[in-house]
Parts: sequence; C-alpha cells; structure tokens
Amino acid sequence: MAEAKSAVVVLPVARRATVKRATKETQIEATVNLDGTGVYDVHTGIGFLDHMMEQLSRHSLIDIHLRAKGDLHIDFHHTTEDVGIALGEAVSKALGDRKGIVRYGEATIPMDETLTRVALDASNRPYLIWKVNFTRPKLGDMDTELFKEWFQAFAQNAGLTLHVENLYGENNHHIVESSFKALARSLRASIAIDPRKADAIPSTKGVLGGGSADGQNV
Ligand SMILES: [Mn+2]
Repeated sequence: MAEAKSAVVVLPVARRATVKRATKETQIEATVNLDGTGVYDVHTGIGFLDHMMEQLSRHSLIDIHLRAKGDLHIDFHHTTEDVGIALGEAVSKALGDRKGIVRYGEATIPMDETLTRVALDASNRPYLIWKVNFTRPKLGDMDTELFKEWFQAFAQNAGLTLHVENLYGENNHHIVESSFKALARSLRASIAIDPRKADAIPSTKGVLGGGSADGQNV
C-alpha cells in the first residue's frame, strides 16, 4: 500500500481587485486580475475606448471587466479620464505592496508604419511623459487629445512612472493603438513576479512609493 504523502501547497495570493467609482459625471466599475490570460469584457459607451481597453487586456494578460456610464451627451472627456482613474486604482489595489514584482518594463511596438516606445516603473511614483502627437482631431467619435488624459489618469492612479514616445508614424489609429499595446507589454513585464525575488520589495529603500523627502533611492 502506497503511503499517503501530505504536501503543503502554497497558492499565490490572488492579485485581483474591483473598484467602484461614482460621481455626478460617471459611474464606473472596474475589475482586474493581474495574473489573468487577457480575457476582457468592456463596455464604456465609447467604441474606440473599448477597442483600446481590449488591446490593453489582451497584450498585458490582465483580465479586465469594465462597465462605465458617463455623461457622453456632454463629451467623452469625463468618461475617458474616469475610466483611466478607476482602472488605475484597480491595478494599484491588486498590486498591494508590490512585493516581488519585476518593477520595470519597456516595449517598442511597431504597427505598420508606426513605432512607439513605452518605458515604465511600477514604483508607485506617478509621473507621465507623453511625447505623442496626432494630426487628426478625432478617431471615430473620440477626440485624440483625450488619450493623454487617459494615460495621465492611469499613470497617476496605478502608481506608474510612465514614459510614452511615438518615434514615428503617420496613421493616427496606429499611433494611439501602438501606445496602448506598448503600455500593455511594459505593464505585463513590470508587474510579473520575479521568481528570484518573489518575497522582496524591489527597492533598496524597502518600500515603494513617493514620500521620501530627498527623493532619493527608490
Ligand atoms: Mn485598431
């Protein structure tokens, strides 16, 4: 008779979170699973924004469930910005103390004639550099100037130092889509658990985030 062996199986803490956010302008519910497979279910009322959120999920492998109802009769500004806020908050909440993450990520993504580069530090020190220019005022019904608003809101609330640079490109759809895909791939790399340092905060300071008076050594 074979002897029964008992084994302790340590399951990783689920890196999931839901954020509900309601203002007079928007009502949003965002759920993320950072260790997903890129499954998404997104309805924001803005077709182009849905398309971008789906790309973000697909290429980051973060499962995203997102519902937004906003004051689209005014314009798309509030909804776009608040989706960035809610999704960013959900990512930050799911990251918890950010223990074990790789922390840095970068990606240079081509899309036909366009090339866009993203570098990010999931350090909980929000900052956005946005070197992306559009030659058309709108994509679909969406104002192209709103993409910066989304990235700003997402970087701020996810706690990312996020640099986005379109190196070249002509087609505005390609320029914005490559920006989201490069974000996705960078995010995927930076929030992955580093198997060699899974128990450690990836900072010599021992904690990630702002708040150091001298701004040093993060
Ligand atoms: Mn597309």
